Amino acid sequence: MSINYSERIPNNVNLANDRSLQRALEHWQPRFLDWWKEMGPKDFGSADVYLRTATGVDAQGWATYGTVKMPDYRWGIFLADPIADRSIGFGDHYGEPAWQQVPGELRSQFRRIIVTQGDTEPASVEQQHLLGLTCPSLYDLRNLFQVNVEEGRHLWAMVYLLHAYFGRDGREEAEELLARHSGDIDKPRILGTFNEPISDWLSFFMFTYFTDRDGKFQLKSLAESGFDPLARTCRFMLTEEAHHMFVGETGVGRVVRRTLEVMKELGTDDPQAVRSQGAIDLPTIQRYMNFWFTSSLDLFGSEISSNAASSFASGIKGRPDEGQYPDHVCTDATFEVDGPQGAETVNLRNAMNEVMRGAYIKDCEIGVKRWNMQIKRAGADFELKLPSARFHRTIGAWARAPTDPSGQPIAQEEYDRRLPEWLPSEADRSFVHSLMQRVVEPGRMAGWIAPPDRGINNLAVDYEYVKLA
Ligand code: BYC
Repeated sequence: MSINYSERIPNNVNLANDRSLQRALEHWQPRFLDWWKEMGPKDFGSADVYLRTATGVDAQGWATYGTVKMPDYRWGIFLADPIADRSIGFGDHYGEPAWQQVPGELRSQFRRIIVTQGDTEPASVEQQHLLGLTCPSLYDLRNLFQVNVEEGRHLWAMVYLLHAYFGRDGREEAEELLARHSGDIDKPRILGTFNEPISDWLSFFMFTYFTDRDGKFQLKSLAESGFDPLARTCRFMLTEEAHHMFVGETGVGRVVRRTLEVMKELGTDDPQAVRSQGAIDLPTIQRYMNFWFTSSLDLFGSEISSNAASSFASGIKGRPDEGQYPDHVCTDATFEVDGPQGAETVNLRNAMNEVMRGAYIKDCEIGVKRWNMQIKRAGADFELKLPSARFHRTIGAWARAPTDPSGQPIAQEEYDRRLPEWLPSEADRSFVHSLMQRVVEPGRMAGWIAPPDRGINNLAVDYEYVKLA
């Protein structure tokens, strides 16, 4: 299905024939642009950026690449093609036809989940507001902006659903999505991780690896939804999301590679020696990983959740790749959940957040394995490890329960004392910040990161991906 670009809001939902929806979205558009100018990438509004833009919704050939000024990016509304006769794939309505409208009794639950999803998208753009000023290369700067414009489009995707299916409440919620701000004391973003500052590029790569991957799993579970427009929207968002995680995985991998080079040159793994050469020592990379991984684990909610059970039962939110499971109704199945008081057996429906978190952790391990292969090949004696899902949690059964990174419960006093070994300390952060110097000559990389293996869309690494005004 192709996208109609001739309209003010590019779309494949036949907006031209729905006057009142068109009016609502055209009213919201200038507010979005004002938000982008104020909260989006600082200082790059007139730069020419080599970006991909969605121009179709087929998995193949869905995007075109070209040079764009970010405020002129064609944000729009694109749903994956409908699946003929799609039926609901899980829960109490299993096998019934998918809904084309929101069932009245599920309205507030659907609205809440769409608002929560929508809230994360502009939040991440806000978190990354200043990063462009300290880019390690033009290649990375372009990737940052690609991620930013697509998060902006994901906001559009949720706002479309709110405007099209939730009437006046939906329009009010859409305004609120631009009124809350990441880290704002009075009006923060809804979920914890999206209020954490991303003020250095190591955090950005960790965020795109770990937090965007939460996005992948949440979108996959919403792509199973019984509400078909939500499912189709999320299916298309997943196409864009893959690049964001690629930026994270290769970003961390390139930082590790550069560190290994410096360790080899120096003939030592001493963190201070590595730092003195302007690279980031592996233990610091581990601490950043501990922080962003555990913060992202919180995004799945509590291990035992009646909200999750009710979302599953009523057909709102399934499991990622629901088709892989033999039982889609799960009324009698149970699941063992780990808690500080010991294991507890609960109804599987109440453990859906934990099922998703488990699948997410497995997916996180793939990249960590690749980074460790690089370390091993370089002959260094170090292994990056994902900490236990019990460690450093603020949501769920293990919230504020002191454990070490392996998940062993410890005394609060020991936890407080040893935290700088496990999470980035002020000194770590100020060291990493000290490396954040802007590099904008085509092809050149900052000293703390190795070049990528290849450029974007078959272009050379030294292509001028961003032409600064
Ligand atoms: N921080 O029963 P509970 C992405 C709230 S990332 C603060 O434990 P439930 C992206 C929860 O809202 C994907 N509050 O869990 C990535 C509830 O509050 P109310 C984002 C939290 O209800 C990078 C209460 O605690 N998508 O796309 O099953 C860049 C009890 O909740 C947190 C989604 O999250 C937290 N971490 O909620 C850009 C999908 N966790 O309602 C984008 C939509 C829980 O009692 N959201 N709470 O006031 C959902 O499916 C669910 O809301 C949750 C779990 C997954 C968050």
